[in-house]
Amino acid sequence: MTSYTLNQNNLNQISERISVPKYDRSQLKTGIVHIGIGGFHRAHEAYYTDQLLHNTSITEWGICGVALLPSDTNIYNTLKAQDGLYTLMVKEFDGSLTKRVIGSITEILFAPANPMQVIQKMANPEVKIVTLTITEGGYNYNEATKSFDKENPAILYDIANPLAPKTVFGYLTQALKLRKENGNKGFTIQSCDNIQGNGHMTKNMLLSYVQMAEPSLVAWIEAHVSFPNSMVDRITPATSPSDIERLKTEVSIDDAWPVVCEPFKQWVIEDDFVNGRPLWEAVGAQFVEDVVPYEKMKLSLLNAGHTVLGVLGALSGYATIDEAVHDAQISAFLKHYMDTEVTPTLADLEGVDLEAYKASLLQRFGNVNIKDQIDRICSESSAKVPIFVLPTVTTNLETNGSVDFAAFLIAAWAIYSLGKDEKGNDLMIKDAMKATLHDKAVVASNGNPKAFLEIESIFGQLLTSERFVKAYTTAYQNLVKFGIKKSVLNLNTI
Ligand code: CS2
Repeated sequence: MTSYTLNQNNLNQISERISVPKYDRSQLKTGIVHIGIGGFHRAHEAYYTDQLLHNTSITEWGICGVALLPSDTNIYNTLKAQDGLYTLMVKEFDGSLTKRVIGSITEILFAPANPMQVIQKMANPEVKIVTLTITEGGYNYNEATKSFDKENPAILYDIANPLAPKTVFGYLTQALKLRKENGNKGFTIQSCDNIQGNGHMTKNMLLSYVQMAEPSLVAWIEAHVSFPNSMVDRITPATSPSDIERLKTEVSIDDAWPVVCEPFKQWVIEDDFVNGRPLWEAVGAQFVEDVVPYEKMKLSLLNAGHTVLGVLGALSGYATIDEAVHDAQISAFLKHYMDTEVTPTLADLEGVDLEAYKASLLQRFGNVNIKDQIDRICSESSAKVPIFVLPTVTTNLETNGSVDFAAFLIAAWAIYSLGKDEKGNDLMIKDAMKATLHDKAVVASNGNPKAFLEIESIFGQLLTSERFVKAYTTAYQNLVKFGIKKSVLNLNTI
């Protein structure tokens, strides 16, 4: 079979092998600028938008993908060379693969090379929405002060260099300033990151920045920009060389960066768009008045569930999430955690069958075809734990609920941060706070377990809760004494 490189020119030939966009990409206007064109965006928003463009004759919602960081060079070059096209490979439960070329990203910009181009694109009146996947840690929020980190050098740099910014805050501010000066409408800023109240967080952080950088713009933003909260969901592992190979072998398509994901997808959005929006509900998104309960459910069950499987799995020597969930004791731990510590905190959630949701999570985690990497799940835990796990702990401390499983998880994370699994193999830790985590983990391992909880930007004032510290210290000592398997078993059978 002739081999084809994925790009616009070859789409006709490729369409004989897998499904490709049938809409005329050259006719699409850019209505959305998206910052952060990693796998998740391409498996989620870009997929929904592709479906919409496919099913309707709408032309105003093409996406311009922005690679924001110098470390995004590779993804930028790859997507640019492929005219924004990539293959979405959905790994079904039965082992089969559904492949489709996604065409909704019609423009790609590399911000570090030409910041003004990005600012001008966002300021273009055709653009009505700016969406973000900048990761949990990208919002410049400090857990200890519960506010915007005003001393972050990148923020200070942006204030000093407004037309060549490095952070998303610098870009948004300059683009909105231009829109105001040109007499154009504002836009909607829609976060697609896993943060409770991600719209509120975006608004608070942006306005904190604007207050420092362009105070006269604050009132205009308050009146002309909206920040809908949204809950996003689709498990999207990192693409592996074998995925690229599989596409070559099965259909002779050369795609340098396909995206792999699970079949499940969910997107719940607050209907608060100042300048129009795509009819995403026509392709399965749900628009609701208040997304907060849905977000809370997803973050505290799915994402925290991932953290449980990731940390306990890593210490046990597993490489993928499905391996961890198929370990009977780890999955029993996860069920106990979900049932006794998380479920009671979700009492105000109406109209959702929580038991069915939890069962579906175990099934999704167990999808053996996904091979979701534990390294991916554990990466940037310092940004994830405060969002996924600690709100549940806080509620349980207030209501006298159990915190034993969460405390065990944090103790296991302290041991994980030493950098070795139980068999003595190195763990691949990727975390902006890696050095601090390691330093505190070492002090903890020298007879002072509490030292790990001293990292205020992660744990806030948790150290002042006697009950939590006791549960944590007990778990830590058990882990050291009995190892991961036996101490998980002990906790499960209490
Ligand atoms: C994961 C998420 O990064 C993580 O820790 O829990 O990426 C998760 O796969 C997605 O939120 C699923 O929607």
